Amino acid sequence: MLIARRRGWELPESVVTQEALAIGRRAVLAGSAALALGGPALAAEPGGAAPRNPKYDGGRPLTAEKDATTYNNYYEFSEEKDLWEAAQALPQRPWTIKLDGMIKQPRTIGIDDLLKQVTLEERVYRHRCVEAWAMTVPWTGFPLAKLVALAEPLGSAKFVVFQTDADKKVMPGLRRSFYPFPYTEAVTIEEAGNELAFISTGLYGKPLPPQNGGPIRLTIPWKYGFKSAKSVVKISFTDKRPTTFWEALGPSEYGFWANVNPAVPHPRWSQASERLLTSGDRVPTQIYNGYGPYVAALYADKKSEKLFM
Ligand SMILES: Nc1nc2c(c(=O)[nH]1)N[C@H]1C(S)=C(S)[C@@H](COP(=O)(O)O)O[C@H]1N2
Ligand SMILES: [Mo]
Repeated sequence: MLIARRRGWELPESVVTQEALAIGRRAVLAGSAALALGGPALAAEPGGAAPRNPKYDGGRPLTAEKDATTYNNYYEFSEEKDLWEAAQALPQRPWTIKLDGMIKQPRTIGIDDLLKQVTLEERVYRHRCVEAWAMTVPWTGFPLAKLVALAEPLGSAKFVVFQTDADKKVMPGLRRSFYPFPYTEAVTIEEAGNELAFISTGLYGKPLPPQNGGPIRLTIPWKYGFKSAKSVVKISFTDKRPTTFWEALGPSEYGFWANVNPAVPHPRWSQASERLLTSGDRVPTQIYNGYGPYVAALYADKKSEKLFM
């Protein structure tokens, strides 16, 4: 299942950034040309390019864009990793997100409307899949805390629940009734307020590709990748901890908290190290994926919970 793709080279960050700038510029030119001709705007959807926030630099070389965008987990499309072509069928506009549950005013918001209300930035984060592969990629987006603030949750709300689109017309994986689709993941209100919790709308300075969860996904870098629900269509606020997708599927293997910890093995494999996409290198896994200084305090009063599965 895990194929090492050794390239012997790494795309330096500067090259990625140059390319992103060039693409951004080209998109603007294409868009204005199309407008001048009265045709459809060819400009890339908004949400892709934004200034990098140097505070979050990933701490290791960037994964090649090609690897991050062609080696994916997205069970609605396939159980295999090579689903990126199939995922192109997922329409990215129009795209709406329903905000409901324990909030001041339940409503539906269009993604472009939402994008107008936030300030986009780019952050390089490490990503650790529970299967023990890992990557380091530049996400464009905005803090999840900003989205929570826009939603105006009631004081009684304790969890934020993210639901992925379930479009039978384009997602062949939905026919496998064995899985509890729609894909649902959740974090606590406190976790959602942590500065690392992020909503991504772009990757490598471009609009987030559908295979990576375009046009909008959750990105929680201190937890196993499965927490970061893709292609979000609904965000609900509740006072009851929901049963999440992987927990429903295999409660003995996957839990609610899903914090990365090399010392707690998956029942079927070790979590001590991870394989980096692009270089193929095996490196030690760090507790909270190396983000402990930011997040450990969230769990100080939860020692009796299964925090690491
Ligand atoms: N809707 C949905 N979200 C999902 C998944 C999925 O199968 N469906 N897989 C998860 C897992 S296991 C991982 S590791 C990441 C992978 O994100 P990437 O393909 O952008 O690297 O997406 C997560 N989000
Ligand atoms: Mo994963």
